[in-house]
Amino acid sequence: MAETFKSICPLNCYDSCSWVVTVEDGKITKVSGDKDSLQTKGFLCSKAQKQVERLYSVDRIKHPLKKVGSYWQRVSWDEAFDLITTKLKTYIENDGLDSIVHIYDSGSNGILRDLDRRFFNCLGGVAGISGSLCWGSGIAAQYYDFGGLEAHRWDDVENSKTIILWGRDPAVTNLHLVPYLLNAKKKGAKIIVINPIEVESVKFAHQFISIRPGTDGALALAMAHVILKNGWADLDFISNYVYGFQEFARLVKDFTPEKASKFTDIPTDVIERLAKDYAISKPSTILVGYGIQRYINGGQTVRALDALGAITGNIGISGGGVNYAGSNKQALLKDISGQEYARKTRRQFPFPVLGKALLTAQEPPVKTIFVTRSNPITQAPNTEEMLLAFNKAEFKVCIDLVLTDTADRCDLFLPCTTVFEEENLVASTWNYYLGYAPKLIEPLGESRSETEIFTELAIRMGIEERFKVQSSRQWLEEILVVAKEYGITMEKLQEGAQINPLSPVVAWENKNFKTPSGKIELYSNGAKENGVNPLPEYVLPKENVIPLDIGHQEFPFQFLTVHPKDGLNAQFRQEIGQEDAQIVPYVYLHPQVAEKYYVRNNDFVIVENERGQIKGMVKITSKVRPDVVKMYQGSWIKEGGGVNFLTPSIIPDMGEGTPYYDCVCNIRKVMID
Ligand SMILES: Nc1nc2c(c(=O)[nH]1)N[C@H]1C(S)=C(S)[C@@H](COP(=O)(O)OP(=O)(O)OC[C@H]3O[C@@H](n4cnc5c(=O)[nH]c(N)nc54)[C@H](O)[C@@H]3O)O[C@H]1N2
Ligand SMILES: Nc1nc2c(c(=O)[nH]1)N[C@H]1C(S)=C(S)[C@@H](COP(=O)(O)OP(=O)(O)OC[C@H]3O[C@@H](n4cnc5c(=O)[nH]c(N)nc54)[C@H](O)[C@@H]3O)O[C@H]1N2
Ligand SMILES: [Mo]
Repeated sequence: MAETFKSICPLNCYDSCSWVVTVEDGKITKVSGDKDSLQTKGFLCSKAQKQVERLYSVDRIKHPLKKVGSYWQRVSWDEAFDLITTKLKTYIENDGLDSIVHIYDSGSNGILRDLDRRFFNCLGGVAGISGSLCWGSGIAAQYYDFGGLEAHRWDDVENSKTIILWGRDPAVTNLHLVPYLLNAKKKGAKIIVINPIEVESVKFAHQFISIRPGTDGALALAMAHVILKNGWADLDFISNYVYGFQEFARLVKDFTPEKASKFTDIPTDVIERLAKDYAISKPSTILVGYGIQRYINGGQTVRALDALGAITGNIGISGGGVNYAGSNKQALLKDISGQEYARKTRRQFPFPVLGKALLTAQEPPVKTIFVTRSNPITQAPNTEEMLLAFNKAEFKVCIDLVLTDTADRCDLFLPCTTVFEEENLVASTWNYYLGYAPKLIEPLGESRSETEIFTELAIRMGIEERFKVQSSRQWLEEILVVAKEYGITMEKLQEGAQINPLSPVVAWENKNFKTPSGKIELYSNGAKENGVNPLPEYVLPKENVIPLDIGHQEFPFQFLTVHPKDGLNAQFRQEIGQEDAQIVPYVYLHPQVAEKYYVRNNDFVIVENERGQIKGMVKITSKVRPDVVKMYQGSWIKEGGGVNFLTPSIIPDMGEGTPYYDCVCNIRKVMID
């Protein structure tokens, strides 16, 4: 008999959809969008659906595996736990906690997944990771400017008159925002897309502005120039709530549209009109994507966008905002990561240079790598360095659902459960919903929840008192202690996802900025103290195709490796299916480029630079600029993919974000394969 249950999608995506799961005879047969959810509105994206396929996929590994020579061998959980505890104890004793590194990322938004961090913190704090593969630079920028992260609720976009999708493509990465954008459009809002690629969201926009990659900071400064020159700034707002306006005004005084046009490749009249729309046709909102901060200048780029909001008084008003991130889930949910048990000073490896940092670490060198909910071999930059680092470490463990490129390079694989096989809470970092995911079926095979895995490891390592031995339900009750004061109980959550009462409707509505001056800081002393330019001055990306810069001839294309529509990062490769040629990575080229290099659709090319190369099949499209080569990130190395062989390991201006797109390349036709 078929039964349905309310639950929530655990993927690391803006949307965190409420879904209804159909269970028939102990088997999950379907997930569909929850019609009662205001945000999910009864529809799901394709990658959400693929989670049912992945659950039952033949590729799913359902028992622990140990590497013997170059083969995997099935082992019992007991043997796996014994091996881990023996190794951890030996390395801690001989080499110290800094010889062990825990790499985790965003494989699941399930709150109990943080028990992996708790385990390693309770050990006393092993080496960790600083910064982010995802959004670090932009976060640091908003901290400098506003003192924290706040974003408007999605439906508030319907109060905007001008909406800029700045380096963001909700039609691909944030599908459930689109209905709100369409409503805003119906109400008369103008939607503008700024992107080097004519992305899917352009279909419902009024204007598409094609920008040369890595030059958004220059565009924003020129817009500020136009706004100030024409007297379109909101002087009242500035005098009450902005710090460092004079210094900022001096910075943009010479940043004319003519100057910006040389960097951005956008005509001056387009820049002037954009500035006018943004400043005059208020309220205006900027929905900032993460693409614009994947450059070495990424933090200052986001700061320049923040400044536009500040000088036009578009901050703290309904329909306004420079929306980057912010769900305020930390305020609602108790932190169970056990940070209080970790040493105060311990080794941190910055994510943007992870491979190099792991490889060169001395005293002690890295002996053990423990990977949970991530696939860093495929997803971290500079694959060659990552491979060397993994080769060098003596003992590596991976917890995942399938054998990824990372799992393949480990000594032990532990199979975890999916969202359907254990109970959990799911909170997105990008929206304001908190949802409950019940356990709907028994774990398949021998797979175990990470709650069980880390509890067992804690017992065997003798740290069970710190770690706490309790059931998932007890953990969830503990996590909800604050939430319960606001009426968000387990019972309430079982009725459907709930809105976090501590997340604002309008960001910074009370103008209570958490900066040292209490104002929006266009000039940041905090940045200066950290050795960062206190003003959002425009600097070139390290690698770029700007004709004003020298040295771009050898590698004439910016290599943009953006997020795929049908997968999430490197997940769901198998479910995309062999028949779908996306299993062969596509290389998207402008027709002029195809002509110049004598390539046709479906020809193969090598995309290469000083760091590495990748082979892919040509798809000719006028949607990419002639100075851009586009590929989707996420293809697996073992399938012949792996775009990160080309991407650089460099530290950006702030926040230790990862400048994946600060990367140039050339192409070469494969004549005979
Ligand atoms: N379907 C799907 N959804 C996802 C994900 C996924 O993999 N697939 N991933 C999730 C995750 S982890 C994240 S972080 C978010 C990312 O969500 P987004 O920020 O929307 O996506 P990105 O692909 O990182 O880059 C955004 C856009 O930036 C553009 N871009 C690149 N360089 C520049 C530039 O110099 N200037 C401007 N103006 N634009 C530029 C790219 O063309 C791309 O359209 O999406 C989440 N949602
Ligand atoms: N070139 C390039 N590279 C990029 C980006 C880019 O734009 N361009 N984007 C970057 C961004 S924004 C991000 S966020 C990172 C993402 O980097 P990762 O988080 O490493 O990428 P995923 O492919 O999502 O890997 C997550 C893994 O977790 C597993 N998993 C799923 N659920 C669970 C679970 O419950 N428990 C455990 N233990 N594992 C689970 C999945 O099977 C998957 O293998 O990639 C970055 N890499
Ligand atoms: Mo991300």
